[in-house]
Amino acid sequence: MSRKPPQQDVDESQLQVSKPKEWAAGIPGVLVSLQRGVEQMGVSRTAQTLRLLNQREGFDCPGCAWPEAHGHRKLAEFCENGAKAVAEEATRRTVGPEFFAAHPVAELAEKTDYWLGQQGRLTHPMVLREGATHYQPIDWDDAFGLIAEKLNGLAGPDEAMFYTSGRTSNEAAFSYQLMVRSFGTNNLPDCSNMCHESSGAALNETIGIGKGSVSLADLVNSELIIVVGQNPGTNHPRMLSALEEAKGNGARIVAVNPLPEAGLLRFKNPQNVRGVVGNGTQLADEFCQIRLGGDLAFFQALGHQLLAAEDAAPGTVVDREFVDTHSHGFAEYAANARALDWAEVDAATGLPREQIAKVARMMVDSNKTIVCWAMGLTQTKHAVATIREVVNVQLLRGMIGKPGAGLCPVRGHSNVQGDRTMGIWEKMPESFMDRLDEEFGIEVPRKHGFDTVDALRAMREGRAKAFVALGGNFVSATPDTEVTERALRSCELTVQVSTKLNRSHVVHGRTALILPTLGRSDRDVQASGEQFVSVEDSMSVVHRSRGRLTPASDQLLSEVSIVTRLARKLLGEGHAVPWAEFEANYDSIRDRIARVVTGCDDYNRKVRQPDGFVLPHPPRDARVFPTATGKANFTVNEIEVLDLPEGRLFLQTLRSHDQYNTTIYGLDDRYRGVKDGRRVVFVNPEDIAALGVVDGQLVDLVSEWPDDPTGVTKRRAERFRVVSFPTARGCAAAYFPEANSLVPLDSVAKTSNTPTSKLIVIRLEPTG
Ligand SMILES: Nc1nc2c(c(=O)[nH]1)N[C@H]1C(S)=C(S)[C@@H](COP(=O)(O)OP(=O)(O)OC[C@H]3O[C@@H](n4cnc5c(=O)[nH]c(N)nc54)[C@H](O)[C@@H]3O)O[C@H]1N2
Ligand SMILES: Nc1nc2c(c(=O)[nH]1)N[C@H]1C(S)=C(S)[C@@H](COP(=O)(O)OP(=O)(O)OC[C@H]3O[C@@H](n4cnc5c(=O)[nH]c(N)nc54)[C@H](O)[C@@H]3O)O[C@H]1N2
Ligand SMILES: [Mo]
Repeated sequence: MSRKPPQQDVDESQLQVSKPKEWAAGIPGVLVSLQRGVEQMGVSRTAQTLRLLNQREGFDCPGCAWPEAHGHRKLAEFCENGAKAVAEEATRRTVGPEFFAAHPVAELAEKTDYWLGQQGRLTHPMVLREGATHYQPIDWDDAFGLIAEKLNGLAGPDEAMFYTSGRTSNEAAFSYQLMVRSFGTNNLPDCSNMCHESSGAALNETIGIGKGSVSLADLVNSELIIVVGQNPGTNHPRMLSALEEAKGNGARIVAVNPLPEAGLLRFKNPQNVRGVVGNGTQLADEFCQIRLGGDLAFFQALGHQLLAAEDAAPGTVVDREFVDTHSHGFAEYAANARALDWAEVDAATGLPREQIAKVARMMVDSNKTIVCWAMGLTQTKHAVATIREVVNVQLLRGMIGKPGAGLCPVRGHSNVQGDRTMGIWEKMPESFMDRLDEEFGIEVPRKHGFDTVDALRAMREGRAKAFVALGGNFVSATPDTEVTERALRSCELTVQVSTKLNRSHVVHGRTALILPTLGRSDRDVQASGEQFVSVEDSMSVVHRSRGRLTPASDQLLSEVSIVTRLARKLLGEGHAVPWAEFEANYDSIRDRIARVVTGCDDYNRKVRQPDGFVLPHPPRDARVFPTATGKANFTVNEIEVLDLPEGRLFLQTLRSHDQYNTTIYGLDDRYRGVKDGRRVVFVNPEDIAALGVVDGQLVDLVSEWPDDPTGVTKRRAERFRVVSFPTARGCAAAYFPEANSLVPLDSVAKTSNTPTSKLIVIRLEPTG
């Protein structure tokens, strides 16, 4: 399989490479955010928009899920990349019926996601009828009628897939899962399946709840913060302010990453004077340049060292009180960690043993330790075991359910955690289903549905025939691009509820619809007046978000309107759920959320509090662990040393500084020194020499995977420029979505079924 870049709209020959930066943010960050804002929105809309971003009376940033500070908020509670996310949404550029009349779908399918996204906001509902070459306008009512007819014409509800991306509000998400389950299926794949599913799986098993256990206050008051597999300078820039504050309070920071990410090394805070004129703050005290996939071994080695320190000075390291009272399985864990094979740790991590010992010493010295992580831990084959190993070292020291300590999976999409809380999951627990039945007098199916990878497999095999997406860009976000595209094209029906044009509109089923919707920043007026929605951040804080901008077109409907109107057509008027009431006044949805969703009682009142409210988290709040054993579970995990065949590299696929997942804001990756292009592969200089290629050379990236027992399938992504970069030996990096075609659909993490986007074996093949 070979993938030619649809790149005639990006001239990659313009690409320039310079030395990577050693610090993040500062003045360039502010300038870039203002420039992008003015380009897309003009001066006055930029000023109005940025003033409302992340303020109590404004809207939640559609960028990342990092929490807002309680109480006093800075006038500009946003970051460069939040400003870009808003500029992208609040742009004045539009894509209407004339655009679609001028561009046949076949032509649009040749464009990059960058070009598609830059065209502007979608303004009208559009349909691509079977056999047609162009999308045409369609009435909202006719659109809902057509979708309902097709869905009701399937052999059964399980032939339909209902995807959600994590920007969807709580109100829309609750309504959507209710519609889907009333229709008769639990096929609710979501972006989380490709994101923090591994964290959820590991945490559910070990501490009984799939969410992080720390607050922002914990973070700034901790003594040691270990940031693993995360690039906050780009993906959670406001986290740098929190790390800076923690540092000011005396915390030490350890960064564990194959790449020396600028944001982890030094931060120049654009919101204070020192950050503007001075050298900023050094963040990481220790940088562990680990090999891809080496973290399981790293944390097991830390556990081994902690136990050794305990043996040397009994009663000083292991939190006996915590272990004896609150945990289960310590003896088995300790036996395994004590029997550690250092040779395996050397091979898996590539780290000097003294450095691991040094980090272990820092852990012994710290009474309040937090481990933060993101995609560097969740997207490998052994991701779930790796995160269980993180939990082990935290349990051993009793670092959960006490101030300044805990587990901190840093979420991606701004409401991905809220969507899960609202029931967007293919396997919600029985108790949630029971409450839905009771509340609405319906009977929702109990059989588990398909997650993202299984939905694709079902489409690939003809078992799924309709695909509906509430947001996102499924085609570009999922692995194995060619397989995915074929799967989508084989569907009878594809429906996308979207703000912006993307590849999932132009790689489509036999009949396809685009339903344009309001974004976070847009004013939402319904029969009862102006509405707000609610969202949950990475630290379980639920709060209001209210858009104030004039929408791009009077045709746009809110996500709640789209879902509730579709539900009425799909399920028939007279259905048990009062859909029309839901649409008219979102308070009526929140009243139901209050009765169905755990921790949301009195939702309408609590969400109106100035800083919202924090959802309960039993381990954090009371050291109560709702697991199978009723205790926090230690686990035993085997180190896997992945062997790298001769002439090969491990590849991770990651984000540049100028993108939001599949939305490409621009062609620069400022901190890594890349300008005007995206088709690059970062390789360690010694690997470049050993592989017999040269810096700057054009190569194809080739992955090999045994799709069937008789041989391997070669997957090829064409024409990438080799960039010499100080990444760990043997560990290369390229951007997603360009490199997605190399990730086989069947290469997934154990238990969580998450695609292994951070660990693929490739070789570089010079282009002919
Ligand atoms: N501006 C912006 N903000 C975003 C996003 C965006 O695209 N743009 N996306 C949002 C979303 S949905 C998410 S999930 C988050 C993603 O946030 P991140 O997880 O920070 O995103 P990635 O770019 O995938 O970066 C992964 C990091 O892990 C490191 N890494 C890779 N493999 C390994 C490994 O095996 N071990 C270790 N220790 N490190 C490893 C990489 O070098 C890199 O620094 O950001 C959210 N915020
Ligand atoms: N190779 C590789 N693949 C990956 C990853 C990786 O690291 N490597 N990361 C994975 C991760 S962590 C994630 S979360 C997924 C992301 O997967 P998705 O969430 O599916 O992708 P996005 O690119 O965030 O979706 C962007 C689209 O969402 C629509 N949109 C934006 N705002 C709104 C809104 O308010 N409402 C609606 N209805 N639509 C809106 C726009 O049309 C936009 O084009 O990708 C995954 N894929
Ligand atoms: Mo994500």
